Amino acid sequence: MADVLRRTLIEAALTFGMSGMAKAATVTLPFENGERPLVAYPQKRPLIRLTARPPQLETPFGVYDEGVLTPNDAFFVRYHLANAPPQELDAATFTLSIKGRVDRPLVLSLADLKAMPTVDLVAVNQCSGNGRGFSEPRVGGGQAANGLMGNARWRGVTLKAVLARAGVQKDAVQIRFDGMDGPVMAGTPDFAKALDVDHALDGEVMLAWGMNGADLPILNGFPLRLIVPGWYGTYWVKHVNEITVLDKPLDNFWMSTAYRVPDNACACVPPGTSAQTTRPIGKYNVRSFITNLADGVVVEAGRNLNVRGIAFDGGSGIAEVQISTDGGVSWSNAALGHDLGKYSFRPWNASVRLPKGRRAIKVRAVARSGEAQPLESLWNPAGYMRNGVETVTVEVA
Ligand SMILES: Nc1nc2c(c(=O)[nH]1)N[C@H]1C(S)=C(S)[C@@H](COP(=O)(O)O)O[C@H]1N2
Ligand SMILES: [Mo]
Repeated sequence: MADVLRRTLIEAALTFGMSGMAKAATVTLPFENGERPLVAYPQKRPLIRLTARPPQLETPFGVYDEGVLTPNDAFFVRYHLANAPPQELDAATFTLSIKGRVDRPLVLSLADLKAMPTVDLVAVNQCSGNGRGFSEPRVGGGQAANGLMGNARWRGVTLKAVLARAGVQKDAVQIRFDGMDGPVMAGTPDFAKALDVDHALDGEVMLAWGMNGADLPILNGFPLRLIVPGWYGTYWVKHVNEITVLDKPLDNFWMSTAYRVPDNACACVPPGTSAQTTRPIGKYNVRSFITNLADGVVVEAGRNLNVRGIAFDGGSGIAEVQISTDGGVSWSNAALGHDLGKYSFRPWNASVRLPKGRRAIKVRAVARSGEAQPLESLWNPAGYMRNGVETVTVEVA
């Protein structure tokens, strides 16, 4: 096992080190400067590469039509620091340390964690900047289409159970999570995130080693990552090996400067302006997508057209999915599919009959919380939390 992994890592190192050796296939995302190479990394099928150092890979959208769980080899990859992923990842010698405001500082091996009661949870991991490339006016940051999300069955232990062993002290305010990837250059802030103590101890936040019945892929956080159901991917710290209980809020670049949204109900500002006050990004807003029809596809007139896709929100669950074929004037309900839990993608399907011509199909989800998608995406300077109604245009011939 260890040897196999080490070999995989050597291959990984080689691949990460060689960029553009083979002439790569490309895809063009539907916005300006959208051409990207399709590149296969270790344990991954060819994915849409945004950057090579660190590897940042987007899932080709058609993958979401393969099933409600996103295959590990197609799951998106997001890193911040140039030397990620860490080069020495050995499950046998890996340790997680728990320190700070605790009664009993701990150093746990993977075997120690696996000996605890195991939990499984299906949950969506979505990057704050999913769909940022569609922002109008354009904004800085990774120019992604809608492939920075994935749904998996995570296996691990609750953070609550692990922290109970350490004994969280009364004055604890936040819990800080640090992964094994660190900055290359002095002055680059180490990637670490924090959750409020009550959130971290809610019994849902997990430390996971398993993903869809296999070990985590290296690029998705092997051997251990944080799972924060319903919250943006930035909190899902990969290769997590250090947990620190803090008696004051974490004040670092990743909490105090980056990953913040306008502090109002819509997390939005008029396009082109900036926010007076901001707050750390939190839960997902509600979204839905058509997965079986690509923009511009030709479909046959005079017969029922099956339309299907996925919807999700920050954890209230999906109440309704609706389809419109008249530009959003009237809406009809889609049928909801199998429910894998309130943090999962919820599959849906519908049947429409369309007259000949160029026809737009829109999809809108309503969460059990009552939240619905806005017809048009709202805007903020970082291009976070995009969730406007999506439209697919088909040619009915
Ligand atoms: N160690 C580490 N964990 C990290 C990051 C990182 O740069 N380093 N990026 C975060 C961000 S912003 C996202 S969106 C998710 C992406 O998870 P994935 O790469 O498994 O898809 O990882 C999070 N965890
Ligand atoms: Mo992210």
